[in-house]
Amino acid sequence: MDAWPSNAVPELPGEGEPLRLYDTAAGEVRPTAPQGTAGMYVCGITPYDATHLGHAATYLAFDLVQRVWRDAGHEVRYVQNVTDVDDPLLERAAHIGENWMSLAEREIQLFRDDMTALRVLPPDEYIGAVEAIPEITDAIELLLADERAYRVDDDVYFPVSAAPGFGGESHYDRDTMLTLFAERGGDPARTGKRDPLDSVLWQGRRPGEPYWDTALGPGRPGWHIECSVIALNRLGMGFDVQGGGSDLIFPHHEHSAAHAEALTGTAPFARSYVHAGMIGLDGEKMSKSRGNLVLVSKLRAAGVDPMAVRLALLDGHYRADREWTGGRLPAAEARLARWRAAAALPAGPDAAPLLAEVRAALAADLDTSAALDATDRWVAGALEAPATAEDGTGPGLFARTVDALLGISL
Ligand code: 5CA
Ligand code: ZN
Repeated sequence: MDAWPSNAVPELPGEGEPLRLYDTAAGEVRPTAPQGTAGMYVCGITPYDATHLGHAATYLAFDLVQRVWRDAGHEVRYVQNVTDVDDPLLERAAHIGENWMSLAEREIQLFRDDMTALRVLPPDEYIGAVEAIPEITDAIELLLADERAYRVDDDVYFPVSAAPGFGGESHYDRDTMLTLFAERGGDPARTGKRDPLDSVLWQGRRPGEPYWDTALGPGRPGWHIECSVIALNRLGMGFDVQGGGSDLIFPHHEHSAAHAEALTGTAPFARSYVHAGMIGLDGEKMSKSRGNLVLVSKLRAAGVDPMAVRLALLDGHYRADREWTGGRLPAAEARLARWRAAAALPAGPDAAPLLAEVRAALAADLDTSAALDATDRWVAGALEAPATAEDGTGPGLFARTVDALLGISL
């Protein structure tokens, strides 16, 4: 399916630093070290509700990954999925009495519009689960043929015993895995499974639910194999970054990696597993089920500048669980106004040292707070002493720096 339009990224003098990111599997910050073209897969939305600030924060983090890689001279190949058929979408559609496909279409378009407004760089390939069904069923047939999948009634399951590396992404102990599996769409109590942690690859047709007639029988794909196959077929094994929010560490990313490793007999699926923290409101993770959403589209409709939303979300580390509070937006609006005033100056201090500081901050596991602090310092200097500045190119380079590296258009 179509993604959304891209903004041109301004050219900057010189070259950025190699990006280091915290890899969940390694448990430490490591160089990403792409060989040539950098490959990234980020888990996309399940389009049953509108983009909230939690989604936005997560996609912003990976937008920065792309910007830093590009600045360091890499081509980037970025793939994102849309889980356009799954239980939460079907449940929501039934609840509001709407056709599941029209609900999905509407929310995907809203997401595109929100991403465009926030100047999030689009993926090169934007792939829906429904359009990927033929490649997903091919993969499941391979797993069945190799006895790395088994049937329970009309369903097909993945045995975690088929993946020697299972557990190596999250490092959670078995009790934690069982708890999270039950909380996040798994079915540990299903009778007929070999292990409670085995995950569904193909779900046989259920009354009243959509299904596709395939060689596996009528049904629809499981969630983890969707991302596994979409990524594998476009990026190959060993791509650079598998990304998403920290709620995907287990079971989703563990199982996606296990499926791909069982399919290919090689490892790793991704060289780094990178996770954004959860945005919360009133002490709880922002989510549809908790009803504590701040929607990007609502803020836009209220006339809030999307660049202020972007700045507000960049003000804090992407990995930290963060609370959205009422004061964040006015603070970001004030900061944006100062930055715009500085960008409009006819002259200002040399911005080359600022560019170096922003590059260094972002390369160090996307330290946006340090990047914003450095920018604030340059802006304060420019606003305090514009008359004495010797370099007329300062404001121009400053504006290009925050545009190219932070995605803020002044
Ligand atoms: N379709 C699946 C991934 S394949 C899915 O998780 N969809 S989602 O719509 O629920 O979430 C989309 C992305 O936003 C995921 O990366 C998820 O981890 C992230 N996300 C969801 N809620 C939050 C939140 N409160 N804070 C930060 N990120 C969030
Ligand atoms: Zn996914």
